[in-house]
Amino acid sequence: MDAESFGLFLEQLRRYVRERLVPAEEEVIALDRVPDDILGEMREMGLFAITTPPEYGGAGMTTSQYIETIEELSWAAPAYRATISINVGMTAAALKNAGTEAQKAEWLPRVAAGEIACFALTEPDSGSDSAALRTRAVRDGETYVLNGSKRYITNAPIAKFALVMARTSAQNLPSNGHVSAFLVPTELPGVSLGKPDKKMGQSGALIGDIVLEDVRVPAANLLGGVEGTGFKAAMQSLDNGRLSVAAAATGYAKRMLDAALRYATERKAFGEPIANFQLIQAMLADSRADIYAADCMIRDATARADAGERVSTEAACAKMFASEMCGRVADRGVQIFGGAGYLREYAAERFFRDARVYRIYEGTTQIQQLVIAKAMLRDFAAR
Ligand code: COS
Repeated sequence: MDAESFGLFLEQLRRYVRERLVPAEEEVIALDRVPDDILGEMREMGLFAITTPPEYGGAGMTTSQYIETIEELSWAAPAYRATISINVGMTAAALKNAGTEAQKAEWLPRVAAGEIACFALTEPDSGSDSAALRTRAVRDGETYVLNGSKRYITNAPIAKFALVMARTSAQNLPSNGHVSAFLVPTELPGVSLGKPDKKMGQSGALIGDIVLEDVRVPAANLLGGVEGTGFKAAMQSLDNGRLSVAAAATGYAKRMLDAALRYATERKAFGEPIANFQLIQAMLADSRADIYAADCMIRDATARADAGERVSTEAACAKMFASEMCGRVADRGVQIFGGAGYLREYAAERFFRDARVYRIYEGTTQIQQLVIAKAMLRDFAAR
């Protein structure tokens, strides 16, 4: 997207987030989902199409633009980003990186039109060790028969299709070549979508199970048309997804800090606003510096991605730092709110619960450490 159009888009989004999405947060919490009228507006604004190339009906944003959009959106409750990010981040990335021309032509416009997608990698018995998945895909003529179950899948309860990672070989193969990815419409016989799980926070961001029982998927839906490319496709999508989580955590941290700053100027103790006290100022300043550091990492990583560099390490660093940072900002927010920070009535308590999962999903902090250290050791050995 050209810089001028992007600037206008971002300005329009900022207004929409503050005037429409933030006031609707209570409704999202009460319903535990993003209301249909808002989803419709988000589709109309083209939010599901931001990363799809123009030839497939999208806006064709660069990685930097897409991640800046996510950060802007993440000023509001996390459910809004969660709903679109699987489409624009994970699924669109997998299709662009690994899909055949025919798959791109069929599925990218559907992603862009806002048909809700989900990304089904994690299973009840494999999470961080994603290559240990058990879901099987067995070729039978012109179809694959899929059996298995997936867990903690964002958007699963409302998804129209899923990108399902499954093993096409009973044995583990080198480079995790036993993993393949399939585009699975959820209306196919044998697909069951679980009820939304009850969670600590992030109301309205739906996660649930997917159970696959003898699901016959056309062989044409094997991503890339070649078995064994699913792990790499999933990891590439995760690089993208981790940048999105970094931006989500940073956008939300800005919202939290704004609330804390406002409260500190209004709340009085010892006869004056608590913002006058240096110990409160220290917490505000630490949060400001934390957010700035995360923003710098995100800007650098996305600029590198746009220059064609592989950014697995930078995405892992940004995701790890930003999600941990968001936890610190949320914690300081509760501290600044004091007693009010512990009450449901005030937003600081909700922010604190919402922030926790950023350190877990799209790869825990410990997985990011592994990814970063593995690359360091590999590069060192190659010196
Ligand atoms: N981009 C391109 N290729 C990648 C890649 C990436 N980001 N990450 C891995 N690969 C490739 C590797 O290059 C390797 O291929 P070669 O052997 O040909 O070099 C292959 O994929 C296997 O990679 P690796 O050996 O690193 O796989 P491991 O089984 O050791 O797994 C971890 C690595 C643990 C880091 C991985 O399983 C992981 O990220 N787990 C967490 C999953 C996760 O984040 N889940 C969250 C929810 S999913 S939405």
